[in-house]
Amino acid sequence: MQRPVLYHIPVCPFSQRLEILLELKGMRDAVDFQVVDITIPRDPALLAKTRGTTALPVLELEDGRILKESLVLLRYFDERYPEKTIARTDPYERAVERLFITREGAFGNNGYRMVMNRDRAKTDALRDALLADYRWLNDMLMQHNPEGTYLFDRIGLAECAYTSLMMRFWFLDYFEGFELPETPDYARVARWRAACLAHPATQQVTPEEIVKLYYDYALGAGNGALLPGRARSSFVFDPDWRGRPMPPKDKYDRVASDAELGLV
Ligand code: GAZ
Repeated sequence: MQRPVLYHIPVCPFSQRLEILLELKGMRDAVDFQVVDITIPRDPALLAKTRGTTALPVLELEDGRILKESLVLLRYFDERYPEKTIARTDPYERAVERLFITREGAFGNNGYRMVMNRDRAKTDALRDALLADYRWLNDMLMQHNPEGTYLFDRIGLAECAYTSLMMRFWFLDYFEGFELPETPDYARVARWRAACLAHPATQQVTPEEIVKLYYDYALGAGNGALLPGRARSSFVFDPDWRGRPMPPKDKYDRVASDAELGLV
């Protein structure tokens, strides 16, 4: 094996983090990205390598050693290819960067809870929880770089961790009309979010792709599982998402058919 192999799901936010980091480093080709189809049973050889866990991404080094967890892999790649370092180098700045990243899990979960919700009575509370996370990010950005765009003077590790999650929440724009309020307590995070979404190194996915592929996920069928009445998952690679129609917006009331989603 000439290069480390990253087993991944192309549309997964945890793998996109790594693509963004490698893109920023100019090292995208240092890693062999191998796609795993989550709509079919997992290859036993890969399961043996991961010691039974199914979550991706998983990195296999040239000598067969295995590493997991996207945030761990982010720092591994940054340290292994040190010609251009993305993480901060000053100890205080590294601490701030780590502090900022500590909330990515809660942020991801709050966003996904809202993506997956199909109970209208819960929508407002879920929106409030996600907005509280955005206010925390706003306050951190105001504390550490009030006049700037990113957490520091350029896009960095913090932005790698959050951008792919914010892109999955395009789903909320489409289905819930979710927008950051245009008030001062969101102004700084709105500027940061817009820059993260527009940066040339973060363009691996589009809103159209996210909305089409994540449709089933949002209706409760995670990881390639099938919804009632359906024979195909919205996560299938064939037919390609580009040729499929946009899904219907009434995700609370019913499950769209294979035909309606352009899956047959
Ligand atoms: N902590 C791991 C990491 O690497 O950071 C998480 C990896 C992970 O969850 N990967 C998912 C996976 O491989 C794909 S991406 N699943 C296949 C399997 O068989 O386990 C995100 C969420 C969430 C649920 C799903 C996802 C998602 O919260 O996009 O929150 C951000 C999965 C309920």
